[in-house]
Amino acid sequence: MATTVVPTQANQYVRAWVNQMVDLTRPDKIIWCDGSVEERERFYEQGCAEGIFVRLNPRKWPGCYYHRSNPNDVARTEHLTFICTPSPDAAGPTNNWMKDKDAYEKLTELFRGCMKGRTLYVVPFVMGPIGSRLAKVGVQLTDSLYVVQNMGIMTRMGEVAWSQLGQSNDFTRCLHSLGDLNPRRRFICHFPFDNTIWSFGSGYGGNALLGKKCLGLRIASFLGRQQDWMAEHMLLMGIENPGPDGRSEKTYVAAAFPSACGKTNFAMLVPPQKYAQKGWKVTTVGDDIAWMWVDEKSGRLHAINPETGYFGVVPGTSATSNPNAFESMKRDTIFTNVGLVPLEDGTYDIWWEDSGMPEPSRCINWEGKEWTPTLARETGIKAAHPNSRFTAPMWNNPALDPRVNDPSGVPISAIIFGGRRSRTIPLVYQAFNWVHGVYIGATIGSETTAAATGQVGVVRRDPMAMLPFIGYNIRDYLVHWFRMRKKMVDCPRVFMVNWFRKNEQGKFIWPGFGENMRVLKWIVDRCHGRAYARETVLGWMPRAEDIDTEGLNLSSQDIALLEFVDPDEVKSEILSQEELFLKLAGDLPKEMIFQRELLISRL
Ligand code: GTP
Ligand code: SPV
Ligand code: MN
Repeated sequence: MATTVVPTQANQYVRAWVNQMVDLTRPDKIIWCDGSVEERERFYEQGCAEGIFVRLNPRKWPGCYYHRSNPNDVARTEHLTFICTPSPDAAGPTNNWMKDKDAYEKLTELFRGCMKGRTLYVVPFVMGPIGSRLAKVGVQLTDSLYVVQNMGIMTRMGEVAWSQLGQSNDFTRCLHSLGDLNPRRRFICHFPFDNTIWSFGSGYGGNALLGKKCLGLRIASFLGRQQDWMAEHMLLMGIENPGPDGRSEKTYVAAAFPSACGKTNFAMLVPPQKYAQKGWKVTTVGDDIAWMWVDEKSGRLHAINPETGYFGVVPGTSATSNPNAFESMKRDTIFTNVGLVPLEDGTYDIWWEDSGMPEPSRCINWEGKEWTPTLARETGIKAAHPNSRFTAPMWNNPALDPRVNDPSGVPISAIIFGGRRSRTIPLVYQAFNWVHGVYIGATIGSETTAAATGQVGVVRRDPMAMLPFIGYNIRDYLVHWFRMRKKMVDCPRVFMVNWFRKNEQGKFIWPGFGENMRVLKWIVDRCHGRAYARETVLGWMPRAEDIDTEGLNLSSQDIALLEFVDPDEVKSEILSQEELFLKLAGDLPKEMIFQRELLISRL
């Protein structure tokens, strides 16, 4: 078997485990990745030769590549995702469970010899700023060059991981194979007690880039509960503005919205001109995952972004809707499942719906089929899949926060929850206190999206936007959230937002995107004890005059509807929470029951 030189820094535990997995999977060749620029170039060249990547026109898209995944493999598959533990109680009622022993047995048979004729890449990576107390090392073994290149963008990949690991055995063992991409032989299995992930049969996103949802949320949330920290599906952003004394003020907030509900867009918000002129500026720390702990010195919640890239939703992303994302993806980016446009000079361009780029006369769509504007009109065929993605290095983001690499993280003043709700939930309200805030987060309802396979547009409960990502029993997860309060001297204020309320014509009422700055300003002002609010059944809400709507094309009716709370709808909302409460049954933390009763009594 051919192998590249084993790096001297890779310790005995890593070597022993790699040998074991090589014996199981039987690759023809082993490549230990070093994470260098030369290596990345070499891999792209090889990937283009093998048909995994298409190089895009280097003048228009320098360093950018196109990839199309198998049409049956275009989103996370939650029904094929398992938490594997000795007993089902450790996984809890919201996770699919397999007995760990059975899962190892089943997947061992799938992995046995699965890399014959293929190359196994050893991908060492660090999650989190180097030197941070929460920085974690993972090693992913994979037979997908596409995965390697994505991991190179999304994590601190390469030799840096060996030095971070030193002689320790404390790393996440991530085994991945494309297998034959048959959904019936697709399993994404987590073994939290062994710090191990085995993923078979998918090459896409959260199923295959094991640093992201598998390690970054499922394994990390499990570890966080044991070690007193939190791993959350949250963006992190900084807001800079002139303070009341004229000096610049900086506030950091974290926000949890379910998949494809606006985290990347909010994290990269560009303030409308009149705010920018007054000195308001937003910077991005992270767009998907936050790891948080209570800082001993300040008693405040601090957060890091464990990733180094954005794996963002493409459709709808344009120079107007999200200029910072658009700028980030202009170079060194991988585009997955968008439309591929052959140009006359033999090079390639790309296109997607609502990109703001001129519509091509034809392209090859995400399924590899011919697409033309006429076909699109007649058949509804899309150029880009609704869950098509860009993988861009965060270093490209013009609004990157200067503290993204800070090992001590950023202090969090507010936690914002949100969901995609066409009815019921108003534009913004604030929790009365932490416990109430945890209840609000735990009962988020959101309409399902294309980020996971399954029906789109049905409201489901998605506690803390973490339903598919909690790596252990949700009962213990909620208790962990309630208990965090006791560890903090000064705890973040908690808010709920909804950008997606619709009017009778089925149109979004709120303009969203950059205009969300107006809501964010109220939130920041509330954190600093400046803005006014009135008490309602749901929580503290701004009066109409407390949110700046000047210059927006909103009627007074629209504005009233944005913040309207219909007691009957709130009653149905409480009833629909029953689904989650019943799942938890006798395990429901008592604070949840008290909070619901308080809400009912306020009604
Ligand atoms: P994941 O990467 O799946 O976790 O998604 P995300 O939460 O980062 O969502 P993202 O920012 O990529 O947005 C998802 C979709 O919501 C895109 O189609 C956006 O155009 C749309 N969207 C984002 N923000 C807003 C908003 O303020 N208003 C409206 N109407 N749509 C928005
Ligand atoms: C999500 O679905 O929340 C994502 C995309 O961020 S994936 O990496 O596929 O999980
Ligand atoms: Mn996400």
